[in-house]
Amino acid sequence: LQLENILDRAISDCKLFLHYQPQLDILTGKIIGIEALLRCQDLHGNSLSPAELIPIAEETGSIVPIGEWVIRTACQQNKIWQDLGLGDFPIAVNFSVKQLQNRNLIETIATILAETGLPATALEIEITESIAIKDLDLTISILQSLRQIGVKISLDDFGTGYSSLAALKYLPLDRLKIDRSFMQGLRANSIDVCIVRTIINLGHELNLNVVAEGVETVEQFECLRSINCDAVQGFLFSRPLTASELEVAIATGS
Ligand code: G
Ligand code: G
Ligand code: MN
Ligand code: NA
Repeated sequence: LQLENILDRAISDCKLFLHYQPQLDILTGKIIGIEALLRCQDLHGNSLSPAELIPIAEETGSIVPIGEWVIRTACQQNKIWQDLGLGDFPIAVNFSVKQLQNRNLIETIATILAETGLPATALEIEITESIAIKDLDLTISILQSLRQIGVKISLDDFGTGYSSLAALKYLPLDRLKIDRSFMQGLRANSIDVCIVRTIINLGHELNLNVVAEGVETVEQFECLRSINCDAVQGFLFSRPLTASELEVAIATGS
């Protein structure tokens, strides 16, 4: 209950902000995308994790306005980056199930894109397989509508749900993000490398771009490169940064 209050105030006091984490092409190191991650501070400046915040916001329904704020802020930011000439990459936003079920979603996104002037192809939506499979027919039709206007769809945390392969079979997708739990044991001849290699090959057969998330060590990175993963994201390259920190990192090539 207390957290709910904090949340309501956080929204009205604009204590929500976004951090941004780059996804890099595994061969060139160029940025191929940036994931926007919600951050929240209470009135005392204490951070609340989205892992605590989102389930409550889902229960109270405030995930819909919060999610809309996230999409708008991410699109505004990416438009600024495009105009600065920083690159032409999509900005990825995480979605929860309530947002996908919201009837106004397509219209909301179209309006935000029109208002911010960001091309639809520069927006990506990350869904998880558990979200996706909940109301499959509805999810498919919503994702199809989004893709028709050019929005990219990415399947997040791949491999951890109960319906990973069904999600691949039914959903219109552009990108697959391999869950970070598979990175821990990633070395030659490990079970993890066997699983990850197979996911990468499967993704490629389905014409999907495959991103490994949670890459923390050089060993993991080199292993991913040797098994033809397309892109990487993780603390090894960059933790999630504020917009201005990210601009500095890009400018200095670090
Ligand atoms: O950034 P961090 O590891 O703290 O994120 C924790 C979880 O919160 C992750 O599963 C991430 O996908 C989720 N998350 C982060 N930002 C958002 C957001 O804007 N909307 C939703 N629905 N989930 C988010
Ligand atoms: O569920 P999702 O994949 O959207 O969660 C993304 C979360 O993972 C972000 O909140 C981010 O803070 C976290 N994250 C990003 N890179 C790394 C990493 O290299 N290691 C770990 N442990 N977490 C990471
Ligand atoms: Mn994600
Ligand atoms: Na993930």
